[in-house]
Amino acid sequence: MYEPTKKDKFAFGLWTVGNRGADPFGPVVRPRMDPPEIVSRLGELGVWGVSFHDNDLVPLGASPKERDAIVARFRKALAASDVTVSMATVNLFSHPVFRDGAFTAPSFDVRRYALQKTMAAIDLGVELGAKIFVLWGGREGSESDAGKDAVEALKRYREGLNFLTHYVKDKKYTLRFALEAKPNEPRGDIYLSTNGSMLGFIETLDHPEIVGVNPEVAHETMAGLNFYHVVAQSIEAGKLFHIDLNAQKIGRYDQDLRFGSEDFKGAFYLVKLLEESGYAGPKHFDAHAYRTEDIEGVWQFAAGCMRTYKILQHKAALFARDKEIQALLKEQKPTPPYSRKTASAIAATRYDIDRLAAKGADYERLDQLVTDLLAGARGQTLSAS
Ligand code: GCO
Ligand code: MN
Ligand code: MN
Repeated sequence: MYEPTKKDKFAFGLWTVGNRGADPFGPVVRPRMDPPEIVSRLGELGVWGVSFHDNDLVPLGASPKERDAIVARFRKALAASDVTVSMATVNLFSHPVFRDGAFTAPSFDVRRYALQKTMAAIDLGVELGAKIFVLWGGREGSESDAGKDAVEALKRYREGLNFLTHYVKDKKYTLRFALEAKPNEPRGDIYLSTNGSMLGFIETLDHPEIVGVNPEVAHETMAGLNFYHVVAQSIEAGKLFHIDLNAQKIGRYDQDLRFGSEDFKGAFYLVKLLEESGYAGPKHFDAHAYRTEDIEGVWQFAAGCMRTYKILQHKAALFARDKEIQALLKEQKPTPPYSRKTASAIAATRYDIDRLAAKGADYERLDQLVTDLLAGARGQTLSAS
């Protein structure tokens, strides 16, 4: 019942299950896995998609011949395991050349190199069937604002993104971009620090119709925000092109924990929203196993992300069929659109605001019912109420 199916569109990045456990205080603890090996293990777990940064697959500096051989081997592994490429992205953060940004770097040459690298990563992704290209500007930011004018940096950022959307259109690719925000780490502060900032920025681009967002649980939680609200706004704006699922304790560094392992109730509302909104994009786990784990722990981690999602998917169905819960939900009529007549009618109505104010919302009862449901103390079958 909690087994993943291809219809669930679960996906993992090569760098997620491939994470070797290094952190700023200690080295790697797990051996390197080859991309085709990762794909084959993902296929066995019932995963639908895999994503990668250009250099997760093709090492920086590989010759065109080496690149093509790697791509051919990878393509074979995908076919053998029935795994699809759900998304491609570009690494604009590891090499020291990007230490003061890529598209926002003060250096004209660094910015042009970032475009060159991204165009090649786009070509690679498209060649392997990706329909979504994520851009996460990890180094687009500052420690000291003495050195860079943030207004100028945003202009450079826009020029870079515009250039890339024109490139994709010119190449007649059907690729769409998903911009991923993060408030800090690795930079002291990262520009366009939240998903909401990205949504605003997108509307200033030349081709906003092919640019959406890739919100991540951990990143918005780091900023102290309600991720369910963040995703709701993205859906309502028609901009949820991709999503990075993981878990995060508030007030910490970017933990990228197993999905649902923190804030279980928040994860429930998120799954409920994704399921009920008809979101049809990849459900991408951008997370990694604890540093304590060996390779077997990594596969436990991956299976756990999907299992928790499926459990919460079932809980959302139970919520929808729970008579007591449903009776407590209030119907919301839309506000009437403006007309002079409606405005006068509203202005002339006498509202008994004391009566309106007197009634409680009954959310304590409702929230406890949800708590019971999630804790398994209530209705475990679809017919239960
Ligand atoms: C992070 C980010 C990255 C991006 C990835 C795709 O905090 O490290 O979430 O994992 O999602 O680079 O662009
Ligand atoms: Mn993250
Ligand atoms: Mn991410």
